[in-house]
Amino acid sequence: MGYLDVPPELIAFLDRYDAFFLMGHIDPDGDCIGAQMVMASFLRRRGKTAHLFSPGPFNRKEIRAYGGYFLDRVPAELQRLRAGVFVLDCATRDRIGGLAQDLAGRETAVVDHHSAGDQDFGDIRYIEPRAPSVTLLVQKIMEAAGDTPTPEEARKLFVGFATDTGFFRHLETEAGEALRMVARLADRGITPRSVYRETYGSHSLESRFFIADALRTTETFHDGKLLLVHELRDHSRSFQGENRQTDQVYQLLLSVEGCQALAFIREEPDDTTSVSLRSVDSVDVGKIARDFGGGGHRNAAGFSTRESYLETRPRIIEAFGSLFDPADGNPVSR
Ligand SMILES: [Mn+2]
Repeated sequence: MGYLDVPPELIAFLDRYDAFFLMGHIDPDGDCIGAQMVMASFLRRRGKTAHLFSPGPFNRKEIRAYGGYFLDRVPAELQRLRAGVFVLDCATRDRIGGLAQDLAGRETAVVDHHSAGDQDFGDIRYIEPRAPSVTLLVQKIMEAAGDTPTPEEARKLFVGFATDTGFFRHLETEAGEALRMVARLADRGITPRSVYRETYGSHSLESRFFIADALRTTETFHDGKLLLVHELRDHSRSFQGENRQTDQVYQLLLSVEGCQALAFIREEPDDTTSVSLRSVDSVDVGKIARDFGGGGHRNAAGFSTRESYLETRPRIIEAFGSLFDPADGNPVSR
């Protein structure tokens, strides 16, 4: 089995241009930024020019240092360049913000590990939803071109993989191939220990208190199958641009015995209410998010609404009620 091979037209695309624009998605993470920076480094080693673009913001700790390498639009002086475009970690046009307007007339290769189904775009597509991170697909491209990542490239590829797999925890299908690929990064001198410290170390104490605050609001519904946490505007903590550590809140609560799903409701500063949904196994929170006008996957989804916290809350609890089968406590199969 293994992941989809790199399409030959993608390798040909690499040779067709002297310059490339590398684009990624809104609110980038270590996987997206790592993939873009490694692709740029790889292309430059092949004698190409590479320009990095991102809609930002660069809030997440693991990417904050790199914001200065990226522009949020293609400036006039680069517009006339004959350049091929790579869009990485993103399969829909609306996820690259204003950069979508800079694609016009350019040959575009989309490399991603999520499928947008009929919204997929790009002239060349290398889309492999079984790959746990887009950095592994960049590694596949480099290896298919007969190349080996430099130690610095290997480190960024490892960080991207670690970001998207919760440091190996979420590896599912094709874990064997992922681990064999990561082993080749380790052979370049990259230690899991140093990547772990880079990705998960040096948080502010305030960000730990945020986790405590969130946990303290936890309520249980539907016999403990649904956990609900909330953050009200006047309870919000600020911590100098550092991202709220919601992933750690999810991880702690989803590991509670009997918990099948959780909803995190937050009053946003702009008077909207955002709802993040997470679940384990077959409970499909993507469906609930879509019913509320949002989107996402089976186990991770969300939406935002103009309704207040107090208006939204009972509707969510009710929506989960119809998702869980009251007869045997298992999620209704759809
Ligand atoms: Mn990713």
